[in-house]
Amino acid sequence: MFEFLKKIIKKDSPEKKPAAKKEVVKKPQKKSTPAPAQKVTNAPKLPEKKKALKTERPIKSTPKVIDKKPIEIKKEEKKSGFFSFADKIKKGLTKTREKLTAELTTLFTGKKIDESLFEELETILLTSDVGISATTFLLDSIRNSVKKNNIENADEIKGLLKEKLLQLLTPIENPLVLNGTYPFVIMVVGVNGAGKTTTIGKLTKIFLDENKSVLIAAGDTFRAAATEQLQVWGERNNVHVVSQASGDPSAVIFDAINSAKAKNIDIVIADTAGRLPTQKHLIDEITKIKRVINKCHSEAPHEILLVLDANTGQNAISQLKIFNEALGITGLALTKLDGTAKGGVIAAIAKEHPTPLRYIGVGESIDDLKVFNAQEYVDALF
Ligand SMILES: Nc1nc2c(ncn2[C@@H]2O[C@H](COP(=O)(O)OP(=O)(O)OP(=O)(O)O)[C@@H](O)[C@H]2O)c(=O)[nH]1
Ligand SMILES: [Mg+2]
Repeated sequence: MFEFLKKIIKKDSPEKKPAAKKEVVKKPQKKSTPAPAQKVTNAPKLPEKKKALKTERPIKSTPKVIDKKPIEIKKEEKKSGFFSFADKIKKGLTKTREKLTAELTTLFTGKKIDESLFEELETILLTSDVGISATTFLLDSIRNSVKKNNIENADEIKGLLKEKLLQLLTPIENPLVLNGTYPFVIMVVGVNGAGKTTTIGKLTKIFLDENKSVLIAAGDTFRAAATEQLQVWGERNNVHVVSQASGDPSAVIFDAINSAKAKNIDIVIADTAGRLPTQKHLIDEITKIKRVINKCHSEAPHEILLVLDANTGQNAISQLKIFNEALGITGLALTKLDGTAKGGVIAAIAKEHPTPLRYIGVGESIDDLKVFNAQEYVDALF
């Protein structure tokens, strides 16, 4: 409801640039610890010169700063504001829900609870990418409850499945909380095409809506047109994108962080080139980027966000393992849940490699990134 009101306020405002927003309705943060003292939340996006003098480190080279241009927000993006948070997730998970609903309805209607019913349920879960170990956990938990409560009606298994899934997913519901260190540096990593750059664009919007200032670092100096793609997202959000022609991602990100320090920017989000976890030299390169970021601030990067494409299914787990070994992944963004019927991969992550799932991507538009909430997710599935 608060989201709904917020969108209405935004729509009625003559000025649509995020920086101009005055009315901010804080989202209730379910499990977050009280936020530490933070800077004035409605600080201007471009601080005055006086503040800039406070910088601890001189900027090594002048970063290329993209001109701010107001951009027209697409009609469909405006309309999406009228969906509630939960509706958006429901809509995004349509494919997975339709598959599950159809299969579970057929499974439970007029059936008695026996071993063949559990076998069929196992197949449904495995084909939704829940993975072997999470499937085993869910089936064992359901079997125990059926026995303990003398359940005879197969219809009741659906409710049990929902309950056990929620139990499995709740521990990885762990939203990103800024720890009061500024600039807060987020390094975004993942395989090619996982949705890193798009997620950065959407994430920037989330932070701007919370009245934080953001600087984006174009750390993908490898792929042709990667910087331009990021600049489009920068323009959509009306934030600066720092890029360099040097070709060295570490240098670009280093300069961006120092520029953010000088300008009192709250958050730096660094894009990086897509890489396969099997490409050892590229994994070595990204560990170097992390070391260089760490030289800017002993706690940075504060968040190493691994972006996973939900379509990759069980392969997402092996990506998570290898990126985690190399970098120490602190959070996940699971993208493209709208494009797959295999939304069960979240359960596999929760069971096999529990890692805070910060965000889920449910579409390509700027408003299609949501803070992960286990209850909302389970409700959207059934
Ligand atoms: N449907 C859908 N598409 C998405 C989502 N997130 C990203 N995409 C699309 O996935 C494609 C790849 O996204 P990018 O953001 O370029 O991925 P990337 O990881 O930066 O790719 P590289 O830089 O090449 O490694 C684009 O077409 C995006 O629009 C999502 O949540 N849903
Ligand atoms: Mg990219």
